[in-house]
Amino acid sequence: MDISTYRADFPILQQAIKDKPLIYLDNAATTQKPQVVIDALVHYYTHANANVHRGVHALSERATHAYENARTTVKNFINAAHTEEIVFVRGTTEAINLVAQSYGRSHLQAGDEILLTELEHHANIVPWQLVCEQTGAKLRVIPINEAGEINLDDVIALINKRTKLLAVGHISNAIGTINPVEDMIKIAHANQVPVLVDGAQAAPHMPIDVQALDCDFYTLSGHKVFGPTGIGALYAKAQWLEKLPPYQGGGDMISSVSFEKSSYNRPPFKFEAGTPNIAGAIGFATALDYLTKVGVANTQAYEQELLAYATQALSEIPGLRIIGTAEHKASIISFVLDKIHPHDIGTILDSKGIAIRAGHHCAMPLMQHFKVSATARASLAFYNTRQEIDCLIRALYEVKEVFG
Ligand code: C6P
Repeated sequence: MDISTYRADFPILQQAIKDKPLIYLDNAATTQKPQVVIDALVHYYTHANANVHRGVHALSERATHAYENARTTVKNFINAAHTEEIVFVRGTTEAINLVAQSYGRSHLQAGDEILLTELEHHANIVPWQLVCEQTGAKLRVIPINEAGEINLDDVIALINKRTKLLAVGHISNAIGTINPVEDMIKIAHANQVPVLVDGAQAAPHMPIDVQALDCDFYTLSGHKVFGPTGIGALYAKAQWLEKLPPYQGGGDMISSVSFEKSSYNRPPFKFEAGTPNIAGAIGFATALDYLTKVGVANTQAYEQELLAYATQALSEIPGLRIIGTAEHKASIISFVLDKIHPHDIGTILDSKGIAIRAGHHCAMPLMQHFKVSATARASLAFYNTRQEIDCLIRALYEVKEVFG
């Protein structure tokens, strides 16, 4: 891949931070936006801004057309069977809350179980805890080994007649493990258990095919795939969207309303109450088109090379311990260094123009597993380079010097 041409697509990467060229290694938190996405937002507000599905005027038709085209782009990106299987939401957090409330409240009873893994982001834990409080259901947790991997035997052992859903992250945001979701879905389905896959971290790093996976639900966050914040998508198999009750009530999700009773619109509109993030959806689709043009298989191969290079270089730093050494990993590397607090590492790196994340990465149970309260995390995108990794390594040696 010719990275320099792609880097030129991202205006934010051209700037200096603290008088140093910006090295952005916080892509798991959010990715940067190519000019085409910024242009799409400006173009929408300059030429097409109106509410969707409501007006008879030209602008409303233009906005509706662009918004519904965006839905088709998302459908194609993840190879869903039908455009109606794509619900626009604020992001993965809202997508999981939607399923937890809609599926959970209609399908869970006291004593039922939701199966998660120890790797989950809080967004795939807390919504289930909320619905457990409402229904009397319980969480069961699939453990991980010291590398941060799931053992399929544990999945088989933990699924039982009370299991009503398996909710699993495709890729761990905190340590990069790629979970064997295909196998987990097969095991779950053999036991008539539906599966939700949190795809927030997978979509930017690997091709997604929801039909091949055969998952029941899949979630995406636009801002993690080079799109705007505040937009994402929930994929759900058509039969689920048909039978599940709405998550929120309001305009656009109804077909008729009276004070006695309301009836609901067809999916996906049944799950999109109120004015949606129209510009966000258009920007999201533009980002997916951009990524498709670059080629997800290309970015995946390049990122794997970068991951191997960075892992090797980091492992050579005395006192540095990588947290999460799974055989199948995406380009997310968490580490601790001597007894230096990750926030101090992050602050010193920032003074050199290097952006990483330090903290628990919204995965506190996972931190507890590894007996750390926080890690430093470098998360790479296809616009990162070996030279940037070299700068990170040099800067980490300087961090060590500061702390003697
Ligand atoms: N992880 C990170 O720095 P939202 O915020 O709704 O777009 O996505 C939530 C979410 C859910 N699942 C996974 C696996 C995630 O990584 C995230 C977001 C960011 O790792 C912010 S905490």
